[in-house]
Amino acid sequence: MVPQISTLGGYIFEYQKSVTNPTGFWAHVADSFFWRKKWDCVLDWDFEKARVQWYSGAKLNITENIFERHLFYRGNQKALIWEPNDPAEPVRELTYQELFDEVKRFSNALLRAGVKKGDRVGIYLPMVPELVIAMLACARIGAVHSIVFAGFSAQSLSDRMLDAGATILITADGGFRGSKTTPLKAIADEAMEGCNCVKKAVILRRTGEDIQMKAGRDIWWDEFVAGASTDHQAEVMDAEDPLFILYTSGSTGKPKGLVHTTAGYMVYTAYTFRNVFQYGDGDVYFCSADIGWITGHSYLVYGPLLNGATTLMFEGVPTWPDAGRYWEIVDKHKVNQFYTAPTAIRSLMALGMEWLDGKHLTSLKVLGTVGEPINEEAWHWYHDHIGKNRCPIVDTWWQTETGGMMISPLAGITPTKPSYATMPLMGIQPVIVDPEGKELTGNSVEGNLCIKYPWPGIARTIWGDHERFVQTYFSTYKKLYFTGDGVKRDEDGYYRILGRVDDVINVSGHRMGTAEIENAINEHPLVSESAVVAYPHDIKGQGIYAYVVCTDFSTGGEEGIRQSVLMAVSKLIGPFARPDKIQIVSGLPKTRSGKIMRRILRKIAEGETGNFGDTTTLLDPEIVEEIIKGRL
Ligand code: 7RM
Repeated sequence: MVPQISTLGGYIFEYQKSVTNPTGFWAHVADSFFWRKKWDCVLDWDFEKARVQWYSGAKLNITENIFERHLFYRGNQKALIWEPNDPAEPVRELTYQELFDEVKRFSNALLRAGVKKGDRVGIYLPMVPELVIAMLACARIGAVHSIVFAGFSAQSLSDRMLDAGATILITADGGFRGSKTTPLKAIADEAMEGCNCVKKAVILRRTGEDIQMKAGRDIWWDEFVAGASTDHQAEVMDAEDPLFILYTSGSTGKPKGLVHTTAGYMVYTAYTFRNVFQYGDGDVYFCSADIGWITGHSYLVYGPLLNGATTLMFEGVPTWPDAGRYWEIVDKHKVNQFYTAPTAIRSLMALGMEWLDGKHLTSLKVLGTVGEPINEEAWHWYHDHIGKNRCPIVDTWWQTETGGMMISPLAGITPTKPSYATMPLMGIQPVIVDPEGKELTGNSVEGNLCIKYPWPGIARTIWGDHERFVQTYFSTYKKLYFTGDGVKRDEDGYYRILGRVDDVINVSGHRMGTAEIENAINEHPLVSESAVVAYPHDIKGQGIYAYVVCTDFSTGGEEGIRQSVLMAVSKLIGPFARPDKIQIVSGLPKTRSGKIMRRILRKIAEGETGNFGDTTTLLDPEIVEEIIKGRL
């Protein structure tokens, strides 16, 4: 097992070791894994070139570290508990042995279909055990999985498959989420029209709805695996072979395919999972994130399974059949660690205390949050009413790019403070810089958050565009990884994340780029330009405010434009990216050189009517007056 810290003194001591002798520290952690061949060199790095290699020369397979390593004494232990959308449907439980057999069967089926090491496999599935089976089978044969969240549109799926060059797509007829179903196959059909790299599709039957099967391309999951053996030797991978590509939004339009590699990601997710949650043998751990996001990859699947943990996955939504669903699941499965997003906490808090009636929540030991800043009110509600004042909250700050948690308390060890992610984890060396890149040392400072030394989980590149990787993360400040977040270090040296300082917005923990949404809106034939900003939203954390300039209102008037803008965004990105407010304006505030002054638009969306800072470069002050008057 990975080394586990159990006291505050232990944290301080280990943290010191991890920064004074990082390679010694991470070699020691890595010793607890199963390697086909050990590394030649623990770390080789150059932030200026954005080049990082951990454990180079080592050979391994991450699934051998999940299955073969644990099988002898955990074969009959539950690996995965699946709670269906509809509570009347039976729960599914897979032991390590059962999950292993399914993974090997699917590995053999993929090989039989001609999928080879290094090939990219698209996965567009609802939250069902087959999603875990498919991703682990890819890892087992050395194929690179690229999972697309099942809320994304056909266009988004198609763009991602094309960018990744995926040759096969694994999807389902449809997916259940609360009272709704999503027609995943119909969406995938439309997506595949636009990406001819995808030659085969495997379709899992989930909703039973009528779908089209394209002869020669589509095959049902059951037929695909029929007759495949459960004997399979894992492919031997290099430490730095890609494990997966996961797309995430940035400040420019096109989503970035972040590449995570095998050994470093394995060591880092396993180590942080065990230590942050203080997971103990026999515990039941429940992460409510969708596997389509990084939290699901690292802390629903890889981190827990690498620790031989029992991980619970939930297909549905927190408010169906009613707003007590999470708590019902906690009681039903005696969940010990629960990990969710602030937006879920805020929305359940707003729905009232009655949903906690009759819920015991006595099994809970640790609560976690991730994805966005948690406000004090939500923190206290979570702490008092869910944790009953006896469960530590781990507010974990990290990113798709970081692979695993970076700044977080260790449960029950690090003293917490509401809304603070507290202290850096082992090996993480945060620095705070001012806009010029000058490091702000000491306590009681605020600025942009950078990291000055590599950790094993850091993404290695952007798929097909290393230069963009260099530009996005390693060029703003010399020799530093720039996170894009603002941060405060308080008088005690505790870190509080303040949110993004770039054009990335975070709506209900879903990360998106304002440029992406603008591009979708601008597709509308009657829209000449638009600007999207975030504004504070009680439940979602941030809401989306769109200012739209139209050429003509003849069809349907302003309301018609609004409706079709909403439709365009759903179609091009996904329903979760739909603006909350759409203000039709006659123009946007611009500088003389033609740049949109977003700062002003942000302030107006927040409800301010003045204090716009320096407006001397503003071309047309009247437009600002008009926008303030028409504010929604
Ligand atoms: C894990 C994940 C990353 C962005 C990040 C932050 C924000 C994440 C916290 C947080 C405050 C937290 N990956 N963020 N965790 N802000 N406190 N504990 O969410 O790539 O989708 O998003 O999310 O702005 O840069 S992500």
